[in-house]
Parts: sequence; structure tokens; C-alpha cells
Amino acid sequence: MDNETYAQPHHIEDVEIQEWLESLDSVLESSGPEVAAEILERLRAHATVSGIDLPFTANTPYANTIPVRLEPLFPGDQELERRIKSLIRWNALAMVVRANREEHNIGGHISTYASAATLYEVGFNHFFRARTPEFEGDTIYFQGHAAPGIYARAFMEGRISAQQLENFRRELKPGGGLSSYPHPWLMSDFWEFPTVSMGLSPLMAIYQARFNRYLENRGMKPATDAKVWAFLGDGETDEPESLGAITLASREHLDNLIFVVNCNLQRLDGPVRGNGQIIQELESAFRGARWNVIKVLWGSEWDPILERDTEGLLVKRMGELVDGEYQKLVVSSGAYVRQHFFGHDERLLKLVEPLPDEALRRLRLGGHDPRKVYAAYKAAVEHKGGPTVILARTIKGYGLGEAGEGKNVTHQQKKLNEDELREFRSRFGIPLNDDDCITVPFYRPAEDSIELQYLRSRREALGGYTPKRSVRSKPIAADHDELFKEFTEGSDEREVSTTMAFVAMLRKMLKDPEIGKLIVPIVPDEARTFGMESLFRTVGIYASGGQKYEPVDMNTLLLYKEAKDGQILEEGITEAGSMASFIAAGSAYATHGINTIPFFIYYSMFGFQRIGDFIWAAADMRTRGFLLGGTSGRTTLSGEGLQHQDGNSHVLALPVPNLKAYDPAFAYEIAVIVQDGIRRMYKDGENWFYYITVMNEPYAMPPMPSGVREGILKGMYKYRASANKKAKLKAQLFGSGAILNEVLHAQEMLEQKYSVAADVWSVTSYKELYVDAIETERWNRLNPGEKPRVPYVTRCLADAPGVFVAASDYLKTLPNMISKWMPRRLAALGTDGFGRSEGRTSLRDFFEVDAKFITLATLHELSADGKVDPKVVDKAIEDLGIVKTKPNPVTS
Ligand SMILES: Cc1ncc(C[n+]2csc(CCOP(=O)(O)OP(=O)(O)O)c2C)c(N)n1
Ligand SMILES: [Mg+2]
Repeated sequence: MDNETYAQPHHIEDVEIQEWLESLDSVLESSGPEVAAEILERLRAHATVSGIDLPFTANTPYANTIPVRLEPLFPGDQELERRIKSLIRWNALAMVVRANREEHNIGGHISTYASAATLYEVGFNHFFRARTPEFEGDTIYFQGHAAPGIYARAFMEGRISAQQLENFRRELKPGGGLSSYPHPWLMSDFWEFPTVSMGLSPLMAIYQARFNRYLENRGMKPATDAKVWAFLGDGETDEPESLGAITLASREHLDNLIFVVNCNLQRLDGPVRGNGQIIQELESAFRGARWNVIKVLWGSEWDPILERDTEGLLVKRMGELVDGEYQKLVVSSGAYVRQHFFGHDERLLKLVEPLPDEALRRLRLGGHDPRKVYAAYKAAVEHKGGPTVILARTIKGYGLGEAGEGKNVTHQQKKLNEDELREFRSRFGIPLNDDDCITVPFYRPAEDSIELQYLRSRREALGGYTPKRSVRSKPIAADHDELFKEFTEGSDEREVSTTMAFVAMLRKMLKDPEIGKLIVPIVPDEARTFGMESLFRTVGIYASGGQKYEPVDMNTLLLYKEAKDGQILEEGITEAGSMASFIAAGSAYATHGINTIPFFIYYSMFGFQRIGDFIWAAADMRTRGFLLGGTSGRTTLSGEGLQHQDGNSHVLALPVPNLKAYDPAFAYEIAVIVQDGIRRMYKDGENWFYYITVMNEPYAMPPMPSGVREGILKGMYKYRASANKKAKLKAQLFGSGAILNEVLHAQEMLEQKYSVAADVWSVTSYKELYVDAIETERWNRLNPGEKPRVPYVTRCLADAPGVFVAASDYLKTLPNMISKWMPRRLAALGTDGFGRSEGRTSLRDFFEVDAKFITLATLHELSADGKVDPKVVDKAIEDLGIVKTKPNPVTS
């Protein structure tokens, strides 16, 4: 656009503008908003064809979206609600101040809830419906840093004791305390959703809302008008995950989804957009994504002033300020506001002439006005066809006065001095005298007070208290031995990969009368990579609107079939979105009382490494299900190079406490792990979830030897003992995943060429072995008088002769971390380093994990024990064709 010509219009006569505005008003009055909108649309079209270059804007003016005349009556007792809210504010503040008096630096946040109190209280009193046996209830993601306010309300409700409040952030105190933020792992009958790692909850909420529809469209739960509410910070929206999936929400017409962004214009360090306007920026992003956007910027006190502004000057002025200026204005005196905001234009000054300075100071923002917030929420829950976002303007640290209201330091404010406490007390009318108030006691009115009666009656009307988490599903009944039996029988020399074996298992599970319906296959655009495309036809891809086109491959067996009741969640290229679906499906046993069993299969490198924080949140949430790391193994996935070839994920799986991680080599191992996993999670109700790596290297799957089931689950078992009982030289070789075949090959070489009798162990899980060992060690430490227990790995190897050599497709640290519990020294081979784009054989040579290197390592260990002459080892290097000067894979 040519700025010169557009931004500097000819002088427009005020009277001319006035005429246009008046005629629009009269159309609005006589014919209503639709006709007015139609006229504006036509004007716009006319302007365009007449050569007027109107700039694109996805924004509306800096004003409330809902005009006063469309505001509904506030149905509650506003005064009583204000009093209740004030007490909650006090208790939320008290818990943080007390905790920090008790223990310096224990932390906690006052200012987030201070800004959001009205946003929550209007929700609690009028909108948030609890889960009941009859109604699934609304699903609410509370802003993590607002947790003190949510606890303070639960205290008023009588659900949390004063002692628990006292022990906020000190969970280990006698009688228990409260976790810093929403953590279902720590408070499993209270919190449902972990939200404090910012950006995760908005994305999880979107996929949760979509999953609710999935359950409905698949006939697994009745359709209801239950909502998913997600409360976010405005600073939080800078996380790419926050806005990353908003087009999915509109594309899926998720009118069961409401975002409330607490726009206090501040984050931790300072303003979110000091030099811009975060609200307008968010509005255009959400409108562009076809969300219903409701701005709640100005409180009721502004309405009469706006009404006097017949020329639209005030709204124009409101849109001119950058957030940094607003941050200052909202905490300034009335005189300052008059001079710096209204003083800009004589006509604006005139608008507020009748108001004293004090009244100007008290002009509230929309997010602090229950009537405005109520109107927005009502419009949001009634909106049809798509998601709604409410952009509510608030002040960070509202009510903290000198202690931090609107100040850049407010996020970190945890202590108030005596004057500040008294001031806060007076401002919110807390019935505490000057002396009492500085001890910051928790305050709960009498059980029969009108405040508590009102609060209870509101919650009763909405079905009970929330948040509240409970496990509502019934355990599944069967063990499904028959289903998994086939996979323990071997593939009869037919070469298949563990991925193919898993997919065959999945196909069979999908047909099972009990669990078939419960299975939720999730793929981020990788179904073909894993050979799952036949499932498209058999169970269909979920498409909420059904398939609106004839697929190009209609006449083939493997057509791309989408259906309203399709079972596969084909998420497209979003591991984060797929993980959010996994979380929704894997926690449905609690959220919905439905035992959905998610199987999320993905390129393993893009799992823990890319979306590790979602996996951590899934763990916190007690999510159940199976993560399948496909195309795994740094040397097994060939050709793809360093960004795809995964030798890391089993190490990254270590920190997640309730995750079982397996690197199986054979189909029967997968069958045993999956069957046992389903039993533990869905029959016995244990809080685990599973990570299983599957590979794309085809080889014959052997039948399951007898007596190995327990070993598979515990992490290791002897797969093949040496047939040579007479050999003097002995070794124990440990292999995992596809590298087990290299180990088996080395076993032969060692026996045939070097007369070493080696036993081969399949190590299915270093993590299981490690966890067992550290637990055993701990038990022994705490029970010094008792007979010491022996870790499983030590027991396995108690009588195992010879040297120990381990090889896997992952970092060497995996075998090394259990070596201290082995009776003797261990040599560990693994795939530390970046790697190369290469074929499998070359990669295994490069990383030194193939049969040659396993043989070499074994001979070297024997030589270190004085059992083999070093010259033999040197000769072996030559015979095996190992190049000593080859690059070091760890550093090259
Ligand atoms: C992923 C992540 N990064 C950083 C933080 C640390 N942190 C906690 S609160 C906060 C500022 C929050 O600002 P905003 O989202 O605007 O919320 P407000 O408190 O202003 O409502 C930051 C940076 C976090 N919790 N999560
Ligand atoms: Mg903020």
C-alpha cells in the first residue's frame, strides 16, 4: 500500500464522518446487525472495484467484541461473588506468603492468580460443570501458575484443609501438602492435567476436544455439550505449541473448545509486547485460523464514556497505545490517565470531564469485570461451528498495589510487608484487624455463612466440585492368550521385521471382540513407512466429516479410506499433535471412564528427542498405552543419516519413572511385552506406559523358547547357550534388538575360529535391569540386618563363566549403567556419535557393533584376563578385516 496517500487523507470533515456513523447506527437500529454487516461488506466490495486499496486486516478495533446492548443479565449475586472471590484472593496470597516465610525461596506465585481471579470465579460459579455419573462434565486446563487460587477455592469448598494450604510446596510435611502446580501424579484425586510447562496445555486441549468428538463419532460415548476449557497466559502463547494446532481446532469445528487467554500483557521478565499489542496480534492469528474471537478489554465503567463518544474517537485512541504504555497507565493515578490517555485530544478530555480523577483510576479492565466475563463465556458456550478464544485484558498482580501490581517484578513477588498486607486486606475487605492481618492467617467464613452457602449451592447446581480426578473405567476382563499365541510360534524362516510383526499383532488386536474397539492407532504420516496402510481399508482413518471425495486409489486394496467412525488417528506431520492424541486416549480411562488403548507409532528419532516434554507430561498424567519407536536403531535404519538414525531414545526413556522401555529382537518378545502391558495397565489398573522400539530389518523370527517369559519382561534371558561345553575360553554376550543377530553371528565366529564358547543373552530392557538393581541396592541399604537381596542381573550371571560383552544399537551407557551389578567387568559396544548416511553393514562396521567387533571385544577381554595372547587379538584384527586407522565414530 502506498503509505503516503493512504495514511495522510485529505482533511475529512467531522460532520461527514458523523453522517456516515449515524446512518450506520440507524440501519443497525432499524434492520439489525446482519443487514448492517451486509451493507459494510457491499461497501467494501464497492470500494475495491472503485480502486480504493483497503489494507488487509484480521483485526477488529481495540474494543469489546460484545457490545453493551447484547450483554446478558448477570445471573448471580454479584456482591456475594465478589466477597467470595476476595477471600479466595486472600487465601491464595496467604499460602504463598506463609510458605515463603516458613521456608525462604520455596517459591509460588501470587500475581498470575491475582490477574485471573475473575476469569476463574465466573467459571466456577456459572460455567464449569463437574463430572457426574450422568454427565461427563467439562474438562478444564488451569493455568499452572494460578494453582494457588485453585487451591484457595478448594479450601473454601472444604476440600482442602488449612494444614494442606499451610504446606503448599512442602508436600513431604506430615499430613501432606500441596504440589506447586497441577500434577496428577502427585495429587491424583485432584488435578487431571499438568499444565505448567507452558505451551503444552493449549495443544493438549485442542486434541482432547478432538478426541472427545472421536469417541462420539465412533459411538463410544454419547454426544454431549461438554466443553474443554483451556486457560493460558498471554506470554505462554509465544511457545510454538500454543498456537501450533489452532487450525486443527477450526478445521474440526470444535465448538466444544474454549481458550481463555489471560492478557495481563506481562510475562515473567516484562511486557509480552511492550512495543506492540499482544491482544491484537492474537486476535489476528486466531481470526485467521477461523476461530470465534471474543475480546474482553474494557469493564462496565467504560460503557457510559464509550456511549458519549459518538465519533469513535475513544476506540481509535484505545487502539493507538502500545502495551508498554498500557502497562503504565493501568497502575497510574487518575490525573495521569486524564493527561496521558485522554489528554491526547480535546474531544476525549471532554468525554471524561464530569469524572473525578478517582473515577478515572477506577476504570476497570474487562477481565476484572464479572459481567463482561460472564457475557463472553456465555457467548463462547453458545457458539456453534467452531472453537472460541476469549482474550481477556487484566492486570498482572491485580490488587497488590505497591507490592507489585502491574510491575515488571510482579511475577516473582512472594513476600509482602506489613503495610502491603494491610492495604491488600482493606482493598478486598478481608475481615481481619491490623494485627491479625500481618500474620497472614487463612480465612474461611463459618460453615453456615451466606458466602459458603452460596458457593456450595453454585457448585451443586453445576454437578459438584472441580477439579477432581477419578478413575472411572472398569478393568478389562480377559488375558488374551489366544490373540498373542500366533506370534510366539516363529515365522517359519520367513523374513519379517519386528515392525511387520508388531503391525500384524495390531491388526489382530483390532479384530478382538473385547479390546478391538478400544485400540487407537495413531500415526504422524508414517503408516506406509511402517507397512500399516492395509489398516486404512480395514478400520478406516478418522475423518469427522466423513470422506467427501472418491480416493484416487479407490480401486486398489490399499485405498485411503476415511470415515466418520474411522479408527486410525492419522495426524499428519505432527509428533506433538499425535502425542497429544496419545495423551487424550491414554487418559480416557480417567477422563471418560473408557479404556482406550493408544498405540502411537512414529519415527523413533522424532519422539523423546523432539517431544520429550509431552512424554513427561503424559507420565505425570498417568497416561496408559504404547509408544512405538519405529525405524529405530542407529545402524538398523540405513541410509537416512544423522537426523533420522536413532541411537538415543532408550537413553532418553530412562528418566521417565513410570515408562517401561524395551528394545526387543523378536516377534515373540513383543507379543509377551504387549500382552503383559495390556494386562498391567488395563486389567490390573497399574500406572505404566510403554516404549517399544521396532525395526525395519527383516529376518526369520524364531519360535519362543520355553521358560523365557519372565526374563523378557524383567529385561534379559539366556537366548542361546553355547553348544560347546568343553571349550576353555568362555564368554557371555549380550545383544538387543536387531543387533542380537550380530551377537549370534559373533557367537558362531568365536566358537568356530577362536574356540570360545559364548552364551548369548537377549537383553530386552536395560532400563528394567537398572531399575531392579537400584531398587535392590536401596532395599539392602535400608535393611542392613537382613539377608541382602540380589539384583536380577546379578542372579542371571551368578554362574555365567567367561568375559562379558554387550552390543546394542544405542549408546554404550545403557549396558555400562548396569555393569556394576555384573559379577565381572563388562565391555560395552554401542552407537555413540553422529553417524553417516550408509547401508546397514557399513554402519555397523563404522559404529563397531557388528559381529567382527563383538568378536574382537570378546578376544580383547579374554586377553585382558590373561587367557589369550595379545598377538592373537592383533591377528584377529587383521583376519577380521578391521582397519585400525578407521575414524572414531564417537567424535567424527
Ligand atoms: C516451557 C516453560 N518455559 C518457561 C517457564 C517459566 N515461566 C513460568 S511463568 C512464566 C511467565 C508466564 O507468563 P504468562 O504466560 O503471560 O502468564 P501470566 O503469569 O502472566 O498469566 C515463565 C517464563 C515455564 N513454566 N514453562
Ligand atoms: Mg501474562
